[in-house]
Amino acid sequence: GRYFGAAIAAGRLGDATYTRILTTEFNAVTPENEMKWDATEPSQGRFTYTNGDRILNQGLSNGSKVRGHALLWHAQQPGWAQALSGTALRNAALNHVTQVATHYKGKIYAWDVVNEAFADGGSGARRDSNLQRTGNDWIEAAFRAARAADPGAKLCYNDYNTDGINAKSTGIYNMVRDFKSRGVPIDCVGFQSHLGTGIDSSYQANLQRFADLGVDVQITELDVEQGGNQATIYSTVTKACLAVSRCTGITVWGIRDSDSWRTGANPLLFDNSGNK
Ligand code: 9MR
Repeated sequence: GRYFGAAIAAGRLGDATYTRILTTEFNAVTPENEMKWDATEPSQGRFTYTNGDRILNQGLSNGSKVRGHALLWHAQQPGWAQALSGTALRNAALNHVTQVATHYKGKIYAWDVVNEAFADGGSGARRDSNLQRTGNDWIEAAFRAARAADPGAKLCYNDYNTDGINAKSTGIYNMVRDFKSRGVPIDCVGFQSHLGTGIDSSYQANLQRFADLGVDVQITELDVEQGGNQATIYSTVTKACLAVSRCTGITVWGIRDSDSWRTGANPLLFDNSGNK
């Protein structure tokens, strides 16, 4: 069956309402911030896993899947990495992938190996970033390093504004098709689905075209702005996943509205008091 997950924060695990909802309503977890580069390697070569391990153990002790998020991203890099470029950055980034994926080897259901590497708008091109400037092959190098470190984890590419057939999702589609044709190890694509008051009519067709490339698809960071047809949009996303056999699960990006990064949008499934 498909999993249903929530992004969680280590700092909230002492909140009884929060953990009650988590353990009764969900069977997958994603660390909202605790496995990012700035959190796990705050200084070069010194790795800190305390908070990431808290999320992992919360998930595993509850029999849940754990999605790892995210090995490489242009944002939330530690300052030392932001200051690197070229070969030094490439080597540091691949070492980061290897070290973190090795620490969590055998425990992670799916890793967001690379997050948000494509540009918004109509270009369908890669986003400019320090990582992109190390060479266009940085993404496939990251996936190869992740596969070598943890052969059991599904390896995902994850992005936003890809919730329909558009230039950005097509750019990613072309990358995945190329990776599959050349044997670059990629198993899944994550569709963040930070949605506003509407949903693209091609939402399901977009998931399906990726699935048809031979990868799993997952909804990875779902939240929906209040004020439109919020419940209908949640339902549309859910039905789309259920209709695509390779859609393996849905994760919402937080539990209560008060846990959300989208302050004031009330975008989650539980209100501030923990009511559905
Ligand atoms: O929800 C996360 C928030 O707590 C952090 O401050 C922020 C830092 O950039 O990242 C948020 O999570 C993001 C996720 O890692 C990647 N996709 C977009 C999410 C919302 O910004």
